Amino acid sequence: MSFKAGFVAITGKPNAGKSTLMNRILGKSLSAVTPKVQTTRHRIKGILNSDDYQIVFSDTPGILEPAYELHKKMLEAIEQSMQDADVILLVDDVSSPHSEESVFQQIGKLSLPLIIALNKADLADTQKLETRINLFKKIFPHAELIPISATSDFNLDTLVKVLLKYLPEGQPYYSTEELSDRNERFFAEEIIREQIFLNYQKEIPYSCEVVVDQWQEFASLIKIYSIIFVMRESQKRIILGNKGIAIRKMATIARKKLERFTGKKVFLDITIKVKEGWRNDEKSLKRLGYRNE
Ligand SMILES: Nc1nc2c(ncn2[C@@H]2O[C@H](COP(=O)(O)OP(=O)(O)OP(=O)(O)O)[C@@H](O)[C@H]2O)c(=O)[nH]1
Ligand SMILES: [Mg+2]
Repeated sequence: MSFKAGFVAITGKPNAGKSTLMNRILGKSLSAVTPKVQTTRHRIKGILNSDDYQIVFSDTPGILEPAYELHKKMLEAIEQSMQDADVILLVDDVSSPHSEESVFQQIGKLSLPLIIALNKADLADTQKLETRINLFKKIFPHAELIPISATSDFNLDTLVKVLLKYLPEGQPYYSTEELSDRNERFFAEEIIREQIFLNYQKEIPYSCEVVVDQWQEFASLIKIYSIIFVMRESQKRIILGNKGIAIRKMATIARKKLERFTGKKVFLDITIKVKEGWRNDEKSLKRLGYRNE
């Protein structure tokens, strides 16, 4: 077999399990995963290397109706990822009620091969799964449908084999040691943001953005100075919690995850700053890293 290389755009509704799937296929937690919707905000490339192929996955934000400028940036990330793709991988959560969304219309218009991963098969009985398969067969008669479970590693090897069928022959796009197009700072920001999603409720995770301001690396230690931007003073108080207990708890978990990710001891400093309306301000978003890649 000659070498195959290509781009797979992962898309689907929020919370379908797109990031979980990419992490599981790569065997590394690159993308933030939480039970909350709209966890992923940026496009993140994950590279799967083998002797015979290189698959470049693009994990993207869940498709949503834009309410803020931030959402528009998130949608741009999805569009960009589709434009570059050789194959579209639509991830569907079979355990959630099916709804016809603009997602499907958009995908239907593309003339790319479409693979539909019917995810969370561990939560659906055979009948539910069959109903869903029949439904998708009607909407996308040419798509390949594969029931999977990202968290139980069910059928993921089959999915990779099917993806390979549709990838072109060619040379690798990235060095075969690379796992992603993003740097360690970016992943540090994502690890901290993931912990905000997991440790705080309601609007808090959606009002926060994380920036790594300084990164100082020594032989066995990394000092990471980060800033959490919130939109209001009251949110800063919530993040801190009574006597700083909440932020200490969150920071400890984030630090441990950062240590696992980098393989070094980590000193993590977090400053909280109020930046009113960052979510709706083009300039702030640009400074926070929302630009076309
Ligand atoms: N039971 C079950 N849960 C899953 C499976 N795949 C993902 N999940 C869970 O679904 C939730 C959402 O997963 P994510 O990977 O963050 O979903 P996403 O599609 O990337 O979400 P956004 O980034 O918000 O668009 C998490 O709590 C996952 O643990 C699966 O196969 N089975
Ligand atoms: Mg995600």
